[in-house]
Amino acid sequence: PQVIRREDYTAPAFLIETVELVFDLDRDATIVASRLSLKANPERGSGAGDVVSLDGEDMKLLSLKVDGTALAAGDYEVTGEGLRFKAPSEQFVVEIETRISPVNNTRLEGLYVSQSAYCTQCEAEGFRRITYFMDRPDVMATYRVTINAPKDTCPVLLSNGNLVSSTDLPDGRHQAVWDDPFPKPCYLFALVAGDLACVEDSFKTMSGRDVALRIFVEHGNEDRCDYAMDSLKRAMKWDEDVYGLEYDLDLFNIVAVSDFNMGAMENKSLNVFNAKYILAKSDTATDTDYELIESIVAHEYFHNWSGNRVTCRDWFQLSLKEGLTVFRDQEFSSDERSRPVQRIKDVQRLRAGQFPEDGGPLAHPVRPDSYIEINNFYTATVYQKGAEVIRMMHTLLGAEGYRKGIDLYFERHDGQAVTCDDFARAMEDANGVNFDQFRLWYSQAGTPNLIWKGEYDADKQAYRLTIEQKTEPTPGQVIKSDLQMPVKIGLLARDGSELHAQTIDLTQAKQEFLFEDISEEPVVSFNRDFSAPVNVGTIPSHEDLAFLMGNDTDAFNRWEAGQKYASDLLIAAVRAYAKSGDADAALGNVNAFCNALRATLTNDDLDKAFRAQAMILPGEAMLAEQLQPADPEAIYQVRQALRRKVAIALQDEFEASYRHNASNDAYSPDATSAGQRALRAVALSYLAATGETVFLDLALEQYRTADNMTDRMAALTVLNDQDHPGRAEALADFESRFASDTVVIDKWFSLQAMSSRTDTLDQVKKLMEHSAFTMRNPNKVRALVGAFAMANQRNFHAADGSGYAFYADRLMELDNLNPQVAARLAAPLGKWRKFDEDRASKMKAELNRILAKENLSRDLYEIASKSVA
Ligand code: HT7
Ligand code: ZN
Repeated sequence: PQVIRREDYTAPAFLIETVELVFDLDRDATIVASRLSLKANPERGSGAGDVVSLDGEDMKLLSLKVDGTALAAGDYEVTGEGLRFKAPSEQFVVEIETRISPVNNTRLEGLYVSQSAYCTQCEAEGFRRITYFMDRPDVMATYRVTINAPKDTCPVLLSNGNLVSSTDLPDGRHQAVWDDPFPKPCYLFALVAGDLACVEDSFKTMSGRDVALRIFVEHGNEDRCDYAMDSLKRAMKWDEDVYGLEYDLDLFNIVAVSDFNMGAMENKSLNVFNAKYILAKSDTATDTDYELIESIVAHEYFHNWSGNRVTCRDWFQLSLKEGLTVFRDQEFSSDERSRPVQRIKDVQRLRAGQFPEDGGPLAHPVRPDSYIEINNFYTATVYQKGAEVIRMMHTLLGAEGYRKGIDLYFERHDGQAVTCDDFARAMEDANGVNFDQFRLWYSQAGTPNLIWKGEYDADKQAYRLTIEQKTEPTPGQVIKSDLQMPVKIGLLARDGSELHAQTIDLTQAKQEFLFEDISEEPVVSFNRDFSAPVNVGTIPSHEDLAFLMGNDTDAFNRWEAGQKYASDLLIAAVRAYAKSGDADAALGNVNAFCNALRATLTNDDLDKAFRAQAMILPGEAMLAEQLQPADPEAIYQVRQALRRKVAIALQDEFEASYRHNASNDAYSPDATSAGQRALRAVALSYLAATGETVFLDLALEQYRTADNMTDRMAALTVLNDQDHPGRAEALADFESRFASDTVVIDKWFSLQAMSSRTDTLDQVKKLMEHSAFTMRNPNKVRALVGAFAMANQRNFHAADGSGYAFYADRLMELDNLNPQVAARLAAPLGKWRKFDEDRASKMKAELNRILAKENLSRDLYEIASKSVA
């Protein structure tokens, strides 16, 4: 397959100014008529006689006219990838009719059918599955869209912009015409048609305009839209307050669909969502679901400016919109909820998803240099690391400087398709700084590793801090440069007071910093708030870590100290376990660690959500990242053993915490109530870890009496790993309550796929036969098959290779239906380098089996071939 390279970018030879589309909707044979006004691009100096090249896939060309005249057979060429003909002049009109089959579209790119509604997904290159077009983001046009459809099955007809007219047609059909005044790339085009219920509200913008807000859902789900609507209004207000950005149309629509490749899509004024990120009520959604809904609704809304008004010149610039928008949604959530807890969760996500990517075969820069399939580059690096890059600019420039840069960026580039470099330049120009070195964050892959050393001179009352940075080679990028990064530090006295705090501007391979007037040898709090997205190799003493857990004024680093302490204990124990096979003995005495945890658990000055987070030990996958080779069974056994030791040591405190955090109030999704539930859930899970049956009975009791999904899932999660009869009872009850609820039943699939029990793979195979499961729905595949590979290290890596073989079979099956999702799920097999030779060779064998598949998609080929190399 062809490799697309960033360095090969050329501006389009022709531009499209206006697009008129007419859709005659039919499940199997939709006719799309398009009328495009093209003109030569002055930047390219093109004109009459130059080739016009339009992208198009999987459709039937019915007719083609240029300036009103049908082109003769020899005057154009149609291939599986598009349509080519010669321009008659510098400015001309192209009319095209195509036929497509939405009902057979299992890829869910272009126009497809979800449940009974028609729906589109055009990012990144789905529009070329609707009609022939210049499917690239730097071609921006205004759209007028006419939709014709049967009135009974499609009473709702939606597209971007403003509704111009609604008319009844003969034969039970009707028509809607939509007009979007804002020029946009075709990836932001959307159409939805179906029999959907609508929930309505409104928002008054800062300049006093009323915007109608509508959420369209399947009938019966109207009572699950309140939180999404509330999140939308809060996001609109936040963008005005924090960024000075106002919504620009009088209508904002959201549609929730069940068949969707990703989370949501920011189409201009017509956001389309995976239903799981819209629908919530207390007995169907957990606190985490509410949190995700809030942040994803905000994220898509924020794209209206960061992505839509100013878009990407080409797909290599994807992080221009995604990194920035993730940073914006993270900051929104921080303002709406607990800032430290939000930061902890964002860093956990970065470490779980992006760091392994950056250290593995799929490593690539935030602004990639090449791709085979762009859908494979909607990655944690582009999104999460991209957001960290923006966050570092915010830290380096300060809130005011950052805002000046943002203002200049939107002022300069409104209505344009631009690059990451343009963004950095706006930041530089608005602040009079030079980001030449900082820009390397866009071009250099890999996670830097920092090592720090401190030296205290009691006579001079001075502390010298030396920091070294190093980035290991990544595939195709052997030589690494030193990066500029802000490293926040604090120097703490033994009484907990702060002797000094500063943001260090690190630029060199090795750099020294001298702090004066330091009255005693300090404990260093390094990289506070995770100000630089790096690994820190220096591990303080256990004594210092316990001190930081109890005293650091930076809440993030308080949590971080606990994680480092736990990791250090666990990693040493995994190594010892390899020799002894006795997890308890391998861990030895962990009283000091338990005491430090106890101090956090019982500190009522700390936010409950924070305390809950601080009790959770580093996950198995996180520990595997730090071991070479990683033994998944040893990691599992040792982590369980530490959980048991903590549980026994802190049993009284966990019991008290469980009792005191019960609530008689009606469920509310707010952050404080959620924190209370989280702390109680952690307490329950530790109590169960003592191994005493009475606590499993307690979990069953909680399951039976829960009046909200958060408490219900917390109890079921505890039972899920057990042999207790309550497991079967609770799972059966959950199934009968929610079997027909497509969003909720996915929790039941996932939970079973994630069980540490050794019969899990057999269960997963059985669940694939369940009437609610289908390989055609990405949510179902992710919930059952994806969860097994991504969140069940113990069973996926079963020594006999059964997990790998099962998974490769599913990926190949899925590749025939939905290559985009198959490729996105393939990463776990690429982690073979982390494991022992036996596992590694089994994983590679499965990757090679995938590569030998007939009709392997470009998507899966790219991931499998890079992973096996
Ligand atoms: N910009 C969107 C990314 C996207 C996508 C969404 C749904 C289905 C397929 C997709 N391909 C790319 C979502 C976002 O990041 O906001
Ligand atoms: Zn986005």
